[in-house]
Amino acid sequence: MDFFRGRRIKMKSARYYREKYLRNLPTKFCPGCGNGTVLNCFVRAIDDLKIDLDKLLCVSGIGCSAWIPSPFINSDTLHVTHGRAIAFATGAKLANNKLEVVVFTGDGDGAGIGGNHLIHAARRNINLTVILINNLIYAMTGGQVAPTTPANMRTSTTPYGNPEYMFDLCKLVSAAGATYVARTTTLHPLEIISFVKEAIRNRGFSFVEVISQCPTEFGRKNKLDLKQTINYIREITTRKEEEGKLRLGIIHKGERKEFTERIKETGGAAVAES
Ligand SMILES: Cc1ncc(C[n+]2csc(CCOP(=O)(O)OP(=O)(O)O)c2C)c(N)n1
Ligand code: SF4
Ligand SMILES: [Mg+2]
Repeated sequence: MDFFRGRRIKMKSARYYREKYLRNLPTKFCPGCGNGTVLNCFVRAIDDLKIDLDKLLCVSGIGCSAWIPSPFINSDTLHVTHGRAIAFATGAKLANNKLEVVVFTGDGDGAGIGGNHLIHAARRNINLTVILINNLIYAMTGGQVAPTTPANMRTSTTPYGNPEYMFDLCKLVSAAGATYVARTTTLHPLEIISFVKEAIRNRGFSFVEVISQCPTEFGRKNKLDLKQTINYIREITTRKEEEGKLRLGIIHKGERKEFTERIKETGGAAVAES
C-alpha cells in the first residue's frame, strides 16, 4: 500500500502492468537510469485512466529517453527524427483527433534541437501531452552540454564547467501558452503518475518535466556516483520560488481554446475524427 497526498493508493502487481502494457524486451537503460521509473509511472497512469491501447499513440525523437515508449509500450509508437517528435505528434493529432497522443522527449531533443516545436505547440495549445525527461545532459551521444545543464557542471563539451545558465522549461512553455505545466523528479514516482494523469486529462497542451538521473554521463562527468547524482537532483530543485533552482509541483494551469477546436471555429482544414 502506498500513500500520496495523505491518501492511500493501491497498486496492482508489477506483473499485471508488464503483461498488459509492455512488450517482452530487455531494457536498453544503464543500471540506475531514471528512464525506467518514468516508463513504470506512465503505464500506471494510463491504467488508472483506463486508456485503450488502440487509442494511444506514443511519439519520441532520438536520445536515451526516446527509448522509454519505443519499442517497450504495447501501443502504436512513432520513433522519429531528433527534435521532431512534437511535429510528428501534431500531424498525427490533426489526422486523427480521437487519438491520445503522448510525446516522450529528452532535454536535448525537446529543448535544444526541438525547442521551436515545443514553443509553438504550447502557443497553439494543441491537445498533446509532452513528457520531457530532463537528465541535464545529452546522454546518448556521450554527455555534451544541453540547454538545461546547470551552470558550472562538467560535460564533454564543457570540461572546465558550464559557463551558461540552465533553461527553466516550465516557465518557457507557460509563457508560450500551455494550459497544464508541472515539474517533478524521478524521486517522486507517485507525483509523476498524478501529473501525467492530469496532463492527459487536460484538453490542451500539457507539459510534464521529469528531472531524472543519468549516472553514466552526467554523474560520471561530474565525479558523482549514483547516490550523489540523485542527491544532486535534490540540490537543484525546490518546492518554493528560489533563484537558480527548479521549482517542483504544478507550475501553471490555464484556460485557452484548443488548437483543433480553433481550426474548426475558423473554418479551416477539417480535422479528421476516425
Ligand atoms: C539531426 C540530428 N542531430 C544530432 C543527432 C545526434 N543526437 C542524437 S541523440 C542527441 C542528444 C539527445 O539528448 P537528449 O534529448 O537530452 O536525450 P538523452 O539521451 O539525454 O535522454 C543528439 C545530439 C541526431 N541524431 N540527429
Ligand atoms: S546514458 Fe544516462 S540517460 Fe542514457 S541510459 Fe544510461 S543512464 Fe540512462
Ligand atoms: Mg538529456
